[in-house]
Amino acid sequence: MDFSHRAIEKKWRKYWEENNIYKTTDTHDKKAYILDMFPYPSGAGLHVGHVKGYTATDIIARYKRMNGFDVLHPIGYDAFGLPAEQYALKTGNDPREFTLKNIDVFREQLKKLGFSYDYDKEVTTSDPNFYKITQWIFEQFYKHGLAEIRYATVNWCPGLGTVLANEEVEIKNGQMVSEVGGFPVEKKPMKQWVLLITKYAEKLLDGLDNTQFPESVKELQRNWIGKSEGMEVEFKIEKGDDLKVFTTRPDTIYGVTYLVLAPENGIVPEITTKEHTKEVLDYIDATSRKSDLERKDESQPKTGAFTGSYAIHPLTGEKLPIWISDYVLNDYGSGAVMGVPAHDPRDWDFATKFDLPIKFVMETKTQDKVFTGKSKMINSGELDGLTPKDAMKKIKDILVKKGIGEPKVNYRLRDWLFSRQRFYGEPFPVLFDEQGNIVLVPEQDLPVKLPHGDYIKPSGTGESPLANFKDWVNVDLDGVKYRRETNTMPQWAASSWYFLAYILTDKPNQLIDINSPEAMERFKKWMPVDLYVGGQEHAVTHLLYSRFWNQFLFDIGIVPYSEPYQKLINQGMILGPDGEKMSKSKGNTISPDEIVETHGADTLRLYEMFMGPIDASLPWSYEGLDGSMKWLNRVYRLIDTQTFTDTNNGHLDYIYNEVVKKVTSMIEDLKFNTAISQLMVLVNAMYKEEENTIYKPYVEGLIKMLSLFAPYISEEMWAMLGNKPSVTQQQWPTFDPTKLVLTTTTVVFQVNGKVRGKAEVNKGLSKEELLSLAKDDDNVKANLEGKTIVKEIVVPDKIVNIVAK
Ligand code: ANZ
Repeated sequence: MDFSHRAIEKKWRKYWEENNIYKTTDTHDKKAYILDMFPYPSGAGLHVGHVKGYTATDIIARYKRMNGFDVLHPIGYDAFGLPAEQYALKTGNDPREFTLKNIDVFREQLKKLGFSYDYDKEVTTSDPNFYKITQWIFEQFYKHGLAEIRYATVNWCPGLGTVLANEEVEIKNGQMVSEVGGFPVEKKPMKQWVLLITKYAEKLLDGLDNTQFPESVKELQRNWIGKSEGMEVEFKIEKGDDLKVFTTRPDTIYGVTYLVLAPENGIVPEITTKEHTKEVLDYIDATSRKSDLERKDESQPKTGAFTGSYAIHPLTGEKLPIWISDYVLNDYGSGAVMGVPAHDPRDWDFATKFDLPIKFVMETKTQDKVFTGKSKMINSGELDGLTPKDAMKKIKDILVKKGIGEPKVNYRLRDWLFSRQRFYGEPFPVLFDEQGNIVLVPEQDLPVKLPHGDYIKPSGTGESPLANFKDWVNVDLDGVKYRRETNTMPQWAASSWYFLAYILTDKPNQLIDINSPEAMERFKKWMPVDLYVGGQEHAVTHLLYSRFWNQFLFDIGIVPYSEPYQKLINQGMILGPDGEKMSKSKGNTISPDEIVETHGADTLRLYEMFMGPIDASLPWSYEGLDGSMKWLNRVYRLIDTQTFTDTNNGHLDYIYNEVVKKVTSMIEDLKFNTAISQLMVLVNAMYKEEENTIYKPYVEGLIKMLSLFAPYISEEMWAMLGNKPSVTQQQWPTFDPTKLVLTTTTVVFQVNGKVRGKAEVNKGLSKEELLSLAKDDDNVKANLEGKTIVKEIVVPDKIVNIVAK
């Protein structure tokens, strides 16, 4: 009989819940913190892509429990965010109610899938108990000088009525539009909170060395931080103050033929001459409509305008025209570049476009294209004849001695724009007095809760919807009048520390004080996260932001470790059967609910793990899904139709011990697909045995291993063997290394080099024994008939070759 997944799943889910089987324990000296990237509880429910990552962590959590670890394996919800707010605006509902409803759906889906989370540790980032601590951490940033208000040029989206992060903006047909909704986006200077993440640039780089992230993820982090070592060099301007440029190639200084500034550079108005004013202003205006992405795109034709002013080359005294161009970014280095067209491709394009002189300072075969390689220095005064390396050293000394230049490190990383003009986010714990001074809301008055009411529409002026709640905005403290900050925090805020929140939680959304000795004890027990699994799309921003928050909390003595995550894995995507990314518009999505209904949670889990390596993106296949179900039935039938013995006939000794050994190391290496193949090998071997002769402990070992992947059916089979639940609380099977030595071997018999027979023999037989076995073989005998043996060659344990004429 086949197994009935609906009945089995219902029965064992009830058992696990009633008996608190997955409650976090604190009774062992080994711990494992196994973390998933928590979901955004959208109206669409859980996706089969979620199931992949969540099954992977579930397997490890179960494996660690069976190996005597205390395991922390929690889940929660990243519950603030724009989609809920948009939905609320459209329908007139409160985003809070909508979100809580979605969470109920998600939780039910997760439970159905048999994930062994400790649901008592659930957190919801939009719960005031949770965001009380988000606000508290913000206050610490402010107190430590790492949060401030700045005028920043932001991506303003009138359609959504909010500022967007660069990650939330796309380019479509040369226009900046919002990722959500596709509304036009423009650049606009606005008063904004920023977190000074750039102060942590070096720590964020160094910390990577203490993690086991995939090399590709480390590289993404390093590139995002973008450390660049060079020099700041000063150029005198004929009329005006000195101008600093940042260069990584001071060795090319004799090749400078012009300077070029970012159009927004503050000195542009000052140095632009009357005749060039209109052209320059028009150019600045055109630049303001371009995104940084477009400006960095090197395939775009170069544009620019001449300011009419000149600088003086600090070594040659030559006059250098000063231009502006959008390929120079204002917020990098000093927003000014020394143009070396012969050796920099962007400068080459610019100089050829505007007919500026090109001067080669390194030997090249031809001078009709840019040379970015390395060769002997020429046209460079005291540097002539040197290698670029020596030239670099010498010019640095010269520039420093003359007081013209100094070493400088730049980072591509920008400070983190931390305010949004939205309703549905964490309110800032900030008040402004009548003079506009910043006052933090006293700690004992946290959280500052979101108000209730139906004015959540954006005000349209760039002010947050919270400005509409007059009673909420105006505060009287001891007779002094204040106005609340009306912006809210970005969605990234809560996910920057949620991994700590689970540790503080004993009942859903009941958190102990993060700044307490008890909290520190718990962090010492559980941090850092041992395994973190989630999508590649979070390998840059979320990872960087959360590492920053944790490093900061470490620096102020709140957590005991600087790096939050030990090991990180990016799970691959599950594509549609058409091999395309699943999306509603393509109609190729697959709902886990439906699969759980038709095939069961065990089948879905097993299938997703068997598809291929965890980090590969692979297309969904219904055949594969059916195959997984068939195999589970095959295991089930074995247990259902046979009885097992307590005496070991030894037949399965080798294969069983080998499979346990391999599966164990494959689980450790997160090679789940090959681990499943090993279980299949073991089941095949069991089917080859005579019925009702299989050694029971081996069957039990099989089921324990299978329980990581298919917990429901394994629990059922465990009980069918007459055992008490729960299989998940058993010891992980061990293997006996002495059984891994193969005692028999296959010996091949040849006559004149041709194979005529073979035999399975005990290892280590003597030459004589092997020869006599060969000569006894019927086929060998037939081939020797009428011939004389001239030579006998024996390779022990392998070959007997008889040469005969
Ligand atoms: C002269 C030069 C010669 C340069 C040469 C490069 C090659 P990274 O590595 O990204 O730090 N640069 C400096 N500030 C800039 C800005 N605000 N916007 C655009 N480009 C800027 O690159 C540093 C190099 O990028 C600097 O070195 C400068 O050009 C340019 F053969 O100076 B270089």
